[in-house]
Amino acid sequence: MTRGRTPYTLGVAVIGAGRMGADHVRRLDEVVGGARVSAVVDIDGERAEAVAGRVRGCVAHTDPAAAMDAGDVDAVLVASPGPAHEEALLAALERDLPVLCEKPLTPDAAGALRVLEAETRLGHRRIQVGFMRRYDSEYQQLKALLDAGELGRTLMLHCAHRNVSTPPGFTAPMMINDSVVHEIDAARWLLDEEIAAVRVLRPTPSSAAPQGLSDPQLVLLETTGGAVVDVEVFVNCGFGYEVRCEAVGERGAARIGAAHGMSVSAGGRRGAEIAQDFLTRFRDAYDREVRAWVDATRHGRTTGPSAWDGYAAAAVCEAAVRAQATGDRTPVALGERPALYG
Ligand code: ISE
Repeated sequence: MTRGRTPYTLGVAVIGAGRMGADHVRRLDEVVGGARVSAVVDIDGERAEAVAGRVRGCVAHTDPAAAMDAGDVDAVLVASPGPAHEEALLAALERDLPVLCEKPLTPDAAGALRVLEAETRLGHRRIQVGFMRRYDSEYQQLKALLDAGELGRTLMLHCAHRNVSTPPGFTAPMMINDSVVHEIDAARWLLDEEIAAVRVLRPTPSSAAPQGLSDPQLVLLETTGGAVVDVEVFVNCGFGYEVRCEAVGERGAARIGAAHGMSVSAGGRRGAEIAQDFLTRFRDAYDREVRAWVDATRHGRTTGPSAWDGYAAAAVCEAAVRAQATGDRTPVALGERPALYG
């Protein structure tokens, strides 16, 4: 690179060579200009080698800090499982490296707060959190409509978040920390309010739910401004990947996600395919998100969802995981917003 001078090609270390990490490696290599993947890190060395081997000159590592200290790394993309994020983020901040961190920032509010404090001590933003819904064209349209005030004050959001199935080991807290965290961020962003309290209702589980997983669930969020957000989370629905959101305002309602992609009318019927996973449904949003990160980073800026957004979402998730277990209305404990985050 040559930090401090633009333009240059941003050398990126991608941490985590699973499905998401490998997709970001492909994206940085083939879709987004101005960056190259210089390192791939995974605790599974063979997996790191396999993904690194797809990119010319890319080196495989098993230790994130070692990769950050190798030459040719100007920025870090964290796509490892949530519990591994804090260590990687703190290592990146220690080296003052820009980071795009997949959601969740961390799976616990205390960890997110430690990251927030480390960035605050640094005195400037370095972290962009991967809440990619903010880069989806439908979500952006909805945000623009709500901000323009045409529908009046937003009273409610009705959301649905459906996955075809879950991988083995997917737990009830992961329904919140990995799945509903998207709606938590989207609600905060769309309404420009914090979430004050959470409740979780659990209907009789679907017979297709894995043993021990109460699926689906209904998560109810109350905002500081008095709006209510309901989120159906159904992670083994079997039929497709669907993410919907309807905003109801004082003077109208607007809905996104009901039909995504082409609809075909033929033989007296009308229909459309349903995406089967998030990499397909949100492909354009991921491309836009990573492009925005690379562009901003190459110009010495940090934009997009911040560590504060990651921390605020983690605080809501923590309350929601508690509410899942107790069934009680659970207030969200949120610290003061540091001046760094406006
Ligand atoms: C996954 O990690 C995601 O981020 C997807 O968007 C979400 O739909 C899925 O439930 C999560 O496991």
